[in-house]
Amino acid sequence: MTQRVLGIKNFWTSGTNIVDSSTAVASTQYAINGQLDPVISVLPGETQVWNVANIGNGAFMSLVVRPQGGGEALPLFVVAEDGNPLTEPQQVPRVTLGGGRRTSFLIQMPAGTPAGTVFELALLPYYDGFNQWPLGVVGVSDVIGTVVVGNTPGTPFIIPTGPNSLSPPTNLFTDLTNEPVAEERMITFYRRPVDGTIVPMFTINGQTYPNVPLIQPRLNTVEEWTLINPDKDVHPFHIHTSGFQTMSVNGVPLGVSGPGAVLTANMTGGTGATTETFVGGGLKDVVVIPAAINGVFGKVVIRIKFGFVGPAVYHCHTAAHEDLGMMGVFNVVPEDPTYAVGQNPGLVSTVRVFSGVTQQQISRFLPFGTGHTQGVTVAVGDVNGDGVYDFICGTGRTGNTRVRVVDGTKINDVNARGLSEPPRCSAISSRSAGANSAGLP
Ligand SMILES: [Cu+2]
Repeated sequence: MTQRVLGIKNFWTSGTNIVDSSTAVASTQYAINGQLDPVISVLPGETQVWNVANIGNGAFMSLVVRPQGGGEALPLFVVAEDGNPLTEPQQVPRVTLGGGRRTSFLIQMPAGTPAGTVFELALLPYYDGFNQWPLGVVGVSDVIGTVVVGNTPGTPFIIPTGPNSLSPPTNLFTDLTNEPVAEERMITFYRRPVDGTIVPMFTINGQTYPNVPLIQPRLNTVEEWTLINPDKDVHPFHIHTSGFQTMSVNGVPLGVSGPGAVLTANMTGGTGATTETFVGGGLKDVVVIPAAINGVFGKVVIRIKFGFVGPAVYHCHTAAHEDLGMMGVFNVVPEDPTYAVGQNPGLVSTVRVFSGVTQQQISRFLPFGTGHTQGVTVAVGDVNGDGVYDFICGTGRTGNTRVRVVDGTKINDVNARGLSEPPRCSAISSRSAGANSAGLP
């Protein structure tokens, strides 16, 4: 089966020059893989996979393949979004790409289509609340590619339907609907001031990057984030490292299979109001939050299972919004983000470890043995990158100063072997990456 990769980029021109978007007299053009209006060949009856990506800086692209000169657009069958396969193909009337979005879909040319028939790859009008895409005029679309039907009949292909018809290993999706939710968060994306004459700041929960409050999910837990949009602009929410499941859009649940896995939402109100089709049954990393319409805030609910420890960002994928502050950091901490306290000089140098989940003491050990009474300081950090915090223990400032790193997975072995024995030493380090307490000598 023929696969194509189509990177679509918008740019502004004035005369023969490419200009930035602040230029007053500018028209928008679209290139596919760097070409203006390329020809794409399809055979009668052939099915192809098109992997399309919006690689522009802020354009919204609402793609259709329609007969030149008029007629009904071809159905498109989405099989993956943002690089994540769906469990079954979902038929949609168009594929909408906010900034950074990638969609893979099947396009099937009807058998018997006469050779030389021409279809257009076109962008339908999309109003994002600020810009009218593709050409700045309400209700006007733009042709960005030409699809020409060839002579030889293509190999017939029946597009699979029904639950899990895209079989493993390509189908990796696990439905999070019935998983326990460890944390619910509300995250609001809005401009400040809303209608000022100065350049606005684009905020998340009232702050701009890097001052957006830090989110610290725990490894392997599921969080539910409600993304709120009180703005008149839509915002393509994007998160790094972890894909998410879209649970609902503007209060309408999005299923994972069958007709319930496709929904269409109003994205903006007023002149040039826009709709967008959402598809379930797969993870994604970009979802457009609808604008507030008639005072009702746009709302998308997502669930994320965090699989990687460490910091990453989430942001609006409209570059101008992101550049003006609409980005935040989340830092995935271990499943049990332990913390520890040391010991002042005088008594046996003891480290006590507490669970960050239950707040109960889960271990105590003597990093320098029973004879050591010069005190111990302790820092916590994932030194060996296994997703479990380790304990960096330092002696006091006097005498024979030492640092001992205790592997966070071995603290119970330390206890089993008796408190009088020094714990196993996994590494010697004078600092900890991502340490969440201080105090090393
Ligand atoms: Cu935005």
